[in-house]
Amino acid sequence: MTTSDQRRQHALDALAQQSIELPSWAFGNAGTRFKVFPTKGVPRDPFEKVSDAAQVHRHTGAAPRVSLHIPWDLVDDFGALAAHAADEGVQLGTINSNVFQDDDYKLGSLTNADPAIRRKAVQHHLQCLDVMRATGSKDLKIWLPDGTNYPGQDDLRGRQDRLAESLAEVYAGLDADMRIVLEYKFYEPYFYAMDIPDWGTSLLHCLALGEQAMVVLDTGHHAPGTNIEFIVAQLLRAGRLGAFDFNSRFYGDDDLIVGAADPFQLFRIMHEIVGGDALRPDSGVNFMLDQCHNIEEKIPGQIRSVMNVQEATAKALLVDREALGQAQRAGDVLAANGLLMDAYSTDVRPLLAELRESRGLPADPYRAFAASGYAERVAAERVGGTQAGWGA
Ligand code: PSV
Ligand code: MN
Repeated sequence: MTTSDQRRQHALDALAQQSIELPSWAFGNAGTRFKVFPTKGVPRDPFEKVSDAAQVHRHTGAAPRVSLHIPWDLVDDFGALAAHAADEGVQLGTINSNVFQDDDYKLGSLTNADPAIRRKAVQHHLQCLDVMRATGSKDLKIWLPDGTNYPGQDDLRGRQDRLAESLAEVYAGLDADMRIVLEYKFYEPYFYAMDIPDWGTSLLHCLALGEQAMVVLDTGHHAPGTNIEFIVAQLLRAGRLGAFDFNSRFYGDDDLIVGAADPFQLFRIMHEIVGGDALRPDSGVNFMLDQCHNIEEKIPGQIRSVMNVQEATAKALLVDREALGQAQRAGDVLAANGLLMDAYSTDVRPLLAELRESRGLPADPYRAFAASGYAERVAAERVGGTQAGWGA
């Protein structure tokens, strides 16, 4: 029997170890294809993006890594960027390739029928591996925009064969301690057939590649109504859940603040993570945000996102798993469901405030950042230059 005090202590211990990686692009201007609204003080280069990300870590103590997007975050000296990150108290994390903004890739990148274009796309990924050697990053995240718009436009099976070949070339370039994490998305920018539309396709490619290839689950990349926690459980069973891109959605790939649209779904996902023992820092699952802040302030938006993930995790850690297992084995449907809902209904904000204060952090990171004066300072300092935006 675990007591509620024991579960509380266990939750505090586990939460103290939790870390969430931030996307550099969350700190630049973003919008829709209709309008990008500029914000005062937005970074002009990757160094300033890293400084802003470090603010999130400074106030939450839970966001020690920053993920880069290549070529948006290209710099002459990645060693200098890594040193700057260290000075700011954070590290550079996952490197994201980008084959979605070059004219050559209109009909595909790693899947393109033209061998010269496939070669160019493979080369881009090999360059990303060089960036990783300079930054100390261990994960190469691949999301491909590849797909077709019309039945008959290209041979579906041939595209899979070319994809497998190209991925194998990239995989062969990995160092022993590096991984490919392969993301899927069911639609957009193409609407008939994406080449990696779902977790099954990603998993099949990962299994063919080898143990250093893992699936990335972006919470915004499924059809409405998809049971995402089931996918989490399946990938954990297979030992192939490499990373999350957290965000939330009402309709499409909305990239809104994680936990904003459906905090209960986030809790259910974290319940599977805790149940699969995948919260441990060495579990091999990298928890990352992939979001844009179109109308809200960006650093506070990231702070709120980290807090939302912490809250969902805390609730998942408070589930009385022993009692739940007993109710499940006894076939007591309502008791089992009630145990899950009890945990979900707990107000965990005091627990998280206690955790933060015990670690010398502000009880309310969101308010502490607002009071710090950082936003006003960078708005005054960052004049001139070109503000970073989604795509730069
Ligand atoms: C694609 O929609 C995606 O989720 C991939 O992770 C990209 O790298 C990212 O968005 C860019 O924001
Ligand atoms: Mn993503």
